[in-house]
Amino acid sequence: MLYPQLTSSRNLISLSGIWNFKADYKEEGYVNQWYLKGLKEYDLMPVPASYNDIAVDAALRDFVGDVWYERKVVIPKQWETENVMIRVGSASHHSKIWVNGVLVKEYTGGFLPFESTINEAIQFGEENHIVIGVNNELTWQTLPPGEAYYVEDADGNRKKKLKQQHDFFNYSGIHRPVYLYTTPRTYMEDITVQTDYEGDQGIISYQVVMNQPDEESREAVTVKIEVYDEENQLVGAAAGEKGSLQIDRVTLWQPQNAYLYKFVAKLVSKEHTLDEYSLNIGIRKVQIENGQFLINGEPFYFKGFGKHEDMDVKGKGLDDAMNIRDFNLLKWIHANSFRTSHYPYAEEVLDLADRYGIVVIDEVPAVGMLGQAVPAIGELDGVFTDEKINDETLKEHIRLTREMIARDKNHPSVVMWSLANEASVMEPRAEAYFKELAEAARKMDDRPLLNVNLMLIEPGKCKVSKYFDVIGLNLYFGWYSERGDIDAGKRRLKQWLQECHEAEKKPILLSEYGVDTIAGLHKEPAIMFSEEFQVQFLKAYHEVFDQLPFVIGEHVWNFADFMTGQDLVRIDGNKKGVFTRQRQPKMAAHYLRERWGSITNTHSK
Ligand code: BDP
Repeated sequence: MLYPQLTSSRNLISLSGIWNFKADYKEEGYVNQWYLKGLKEYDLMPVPASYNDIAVDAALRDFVGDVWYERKVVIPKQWETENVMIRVGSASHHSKIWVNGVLVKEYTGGFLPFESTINEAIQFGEENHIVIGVNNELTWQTLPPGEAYYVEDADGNRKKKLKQQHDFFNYSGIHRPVYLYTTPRTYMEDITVQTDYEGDQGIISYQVVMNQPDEESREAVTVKIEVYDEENQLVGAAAGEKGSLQIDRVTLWQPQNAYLYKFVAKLVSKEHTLDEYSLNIGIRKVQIENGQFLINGEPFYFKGFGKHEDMDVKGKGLDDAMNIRDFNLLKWIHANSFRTSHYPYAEEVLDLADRYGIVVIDEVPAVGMLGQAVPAIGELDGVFTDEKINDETLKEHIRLTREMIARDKNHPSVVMWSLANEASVMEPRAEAYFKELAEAARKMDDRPLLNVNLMLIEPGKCKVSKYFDVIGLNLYFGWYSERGDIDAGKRRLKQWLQECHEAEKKPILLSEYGVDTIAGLHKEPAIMFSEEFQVQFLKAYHEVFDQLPFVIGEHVWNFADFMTGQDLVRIDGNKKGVFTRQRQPKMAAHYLRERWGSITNTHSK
């Protein structure tokens, strides 16, 4: 799905701003047809933003159920001849859009965009009534999985709660921008670009998909492609719906040294441009060879973080200021990569990664496929059962993987797809599940695949690693086990990594390791939760990684402190950030800056 764009053939209006809002505490919205009749006695709510921390109200912060957003908008008369679309960047987790009372779209999934044509429902040149209903419940058939249930409050009123296994707050609402945009009646629905190079010649293969035009209009149009370099010089051209072109003296997109070409696609009829769309593309190649992860033929060592889309007040709402701050910090600390733990991030974030030269591992929201809430300790209950993670869940998993790949395939920054974080992969039934999932993903795109395991999956016990290219390990020895004893944790770590590599013979990425650290708490000698402990823990882990050539990268958990559900082990959220939630450095940030500044992207050991 192409991101909305203002071009010579397309219009664009942002509906970000302040909407009317009402949480449906009494479950009366559907009965009273709020989608048709509108909201009475509403609050004001910004879009995009999570609603949870906006109000000063515990009931709204923890609300589980339907909330309603409403806005009126005049649609220009001049748009009458065009195809008019409404598009939501993401809303958590189940949404419906009504325009003038007509249901135009229903969508499940909290972290990917959805859109619909609305021509049949709108009045051109007049005010139109838009209502978006968002429900934040989860089931065993959604990603992430969860379970909503009812409790009674002191007055005997029923209210819903949510049981979840994943370790981040269930921020809810419209999290990414809402747009109205137009395309011509015959338009480009999708563009796929793949890149390669030989010597100093870049190779771009592309495919343009038009919306289903009839034979006649299809024959009447030609696709024309032009590629421009960063100086805006035309460096390549092609024609046809599908094809390839060469770029002489190519400048590659390199980690921490981005170079973007502009790929312009046009639908042309009798010398007249019907539709136009452009993409920023980077020319680069990703391979796995001899146990190494290669970007442009060079072994790449991942230095960076697992992150979250999370901040004060706005929760998971897109915020350009915070995002640029994050990329500035990534650059400052000499990180070269991050994982979009634990869901696909906003497209706007991937655009920044393309521009800053930050390598991305893109993750589907398959987190919490476990019989226990994080931190999971001891025996795990089975979840790959008929009632819990079943064929329906697999269908959703494949659908969301397809949608993520369709959305993000053209980003040069994205080098690998992560298909799950900490699933219960030692269960026999997980094997067939992940086999089917990985095979489906390989048909969609040729980037390598990652599966991320938790530390309760002992070396050799994972039933699914064989279907993946890289093994991600989330290890917390010296924290969740060997608590406070970094030396013992370090010994266990080394043994674990060696055994795991022996069993799987695949490259290993340390996709998570870290400790909760209260900013400003100093202890000498170091004890758990102090800034000194975080530094010593990271140092000890790095001493081990540096001895093991099959470790292809280190992603510290987490980039910044983030909000979680309330729990004994979560003091105002998860404090494993190297930066605070307000994006200021803890001591560990200075230590990492020194380490990552002194090892290259290749880090040959
Ligand atoms: C891992 C999870 C991550 C948690 C982290 C932790 O992948 O989401 O936040 O551990 O416990 O289990 O901090």
